[in-house]
Amino acid sequence: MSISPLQSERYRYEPKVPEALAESIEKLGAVESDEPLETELSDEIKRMFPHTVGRPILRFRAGEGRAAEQRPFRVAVILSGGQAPGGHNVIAGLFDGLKKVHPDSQLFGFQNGPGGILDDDCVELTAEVIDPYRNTGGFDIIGSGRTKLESEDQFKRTAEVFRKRNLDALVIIGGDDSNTNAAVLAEYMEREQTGVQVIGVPKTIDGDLKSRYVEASFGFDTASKTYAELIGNIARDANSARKYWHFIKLMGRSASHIALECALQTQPNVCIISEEVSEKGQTLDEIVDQIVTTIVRRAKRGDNFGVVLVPEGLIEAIPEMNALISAINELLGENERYFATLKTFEDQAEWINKKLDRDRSYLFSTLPTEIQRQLLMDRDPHGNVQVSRIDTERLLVDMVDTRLNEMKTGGSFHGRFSHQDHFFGYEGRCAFPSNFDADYCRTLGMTAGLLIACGANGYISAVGGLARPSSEWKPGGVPIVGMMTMEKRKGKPTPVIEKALVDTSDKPFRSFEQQRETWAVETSYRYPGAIQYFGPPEIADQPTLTLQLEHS
Ligand code: FBP
Repeated sequence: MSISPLQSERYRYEPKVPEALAESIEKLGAVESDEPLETELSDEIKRMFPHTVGRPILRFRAGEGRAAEQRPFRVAVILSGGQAPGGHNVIAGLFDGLKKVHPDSQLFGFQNGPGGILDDDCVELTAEVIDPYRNTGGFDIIGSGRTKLESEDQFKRTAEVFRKRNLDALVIIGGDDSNTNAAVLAEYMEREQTGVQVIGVPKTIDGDLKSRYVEASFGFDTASKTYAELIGNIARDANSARKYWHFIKLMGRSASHIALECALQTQPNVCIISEEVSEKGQTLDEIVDQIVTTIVRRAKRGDNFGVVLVPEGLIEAIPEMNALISAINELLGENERYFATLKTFEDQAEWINKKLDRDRSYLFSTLPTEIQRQLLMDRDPHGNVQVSRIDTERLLVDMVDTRLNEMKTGGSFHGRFSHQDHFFGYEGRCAFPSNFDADYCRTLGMTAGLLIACGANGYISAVGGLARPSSEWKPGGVPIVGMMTMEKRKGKPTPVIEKALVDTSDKPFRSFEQQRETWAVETSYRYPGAIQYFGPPEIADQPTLTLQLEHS
């Protein structure tokens, strides 16, 4: 098989590990930290997790705390949900961590996500299997999937498979929902006295699985740097050709962390932040106004070009659209069978229009047909609309175009508006992990292995001090239950890890807010360029601006 020169160089890359993990296994210990937990737990959560609640945060240190049990462990791992750069290094780190605990330890991978456990579809991950995946992007070593492990039957089946295969522990590499499910499974395993431990690892490019102790989810660094490179290139093209407005939608679901990080990196003319839109209760018209105002101001300077960043989840953040989407979700959920009998889009749209109340039906009918069609497409496993499949950037382009044409006719706009639209998402999810993600992921994996050897159950692998050099990082584990709150899901109060949305009072947003007025009118583009894998640390090892600002 032919491999690229970069791929062969990346095989030689040795991820940096924190000093704490460089210690020999005899010296390493898990110290119970007295740091307070994330949230004040409700009585309901305490009742739901009687066996795993109340555990302390653990930190690995030399010569202190609970020592690792030095026996061969048999551990299984799954990848859950969307791809994120660095997943292969988590698996490699887990393998290395388990071998450090005992050279006869074995690692297994269930294929294609949680569904692989239920199908008992498992392979052993030996050094020969793992080595060609070190420091590479993708999840192809064992594949991923979006099946949810959440019902009692599924837990029972998981316990059976683990007993049959004589496995000690499961590591779930996933986002907020998968880690929530990891906590519920950990509680089940303890209640049923199966002896199986469950450990989570924080993954998602969206950056919305973070908190005081889980400082970042892996993959966010590489994905946002990949998009920022592309946006910088487009900005330079826009400034060279001086004829297009580029509307760029960015992945991230309901959180705008990716859009915000890319804005800080590239200084576009406009960047919409969903969290601000929903906080201020902005309407679609107001957002269009904001973009139109910028276009008109720039046109007056003779600058008929620009860059607009649009977060993927914007459509759901606009209160009127959110109400419409929720009403459609409810109707589709309640009438699933009947809706499936409606074969043409026209029939579906007519039925929905009849069922919606007057205001929502009016809003639905004013949307372009393509957007209406997208709003009626299949839901994800949680019954939510798949925001990556809604062309919000095109909706904005259409509305801006219409408004500018009206203004032109009325004599209040004398510029030109030609546009291009883009969607960046899949381009960044499987990139070669940046040095940050390569190092972070190997550390997360090793830490997960050590947590298992120290007897932890229901913990998420967590590394503190990420804005500092990797040698100073603080590996450890946070009890997942300590990160939970109660939320209504499908009409039922459910324990969940709260999604970390952009905090408009925190430094990353405030820094953006202070500068955006200048960026809107002047051409202030910043060009981050491609991710650098080699070279001075200030170029090759820098974490995201979001992380630097949050911890400055
Ligand atoms: P996770 O939440 O599973 O990490 O996935 C993130 C994501 O990339 C979102 O940004 C995007 O909306 C979604 O996955 C796309 O899903 P799919 O891969 O199923 O098209």
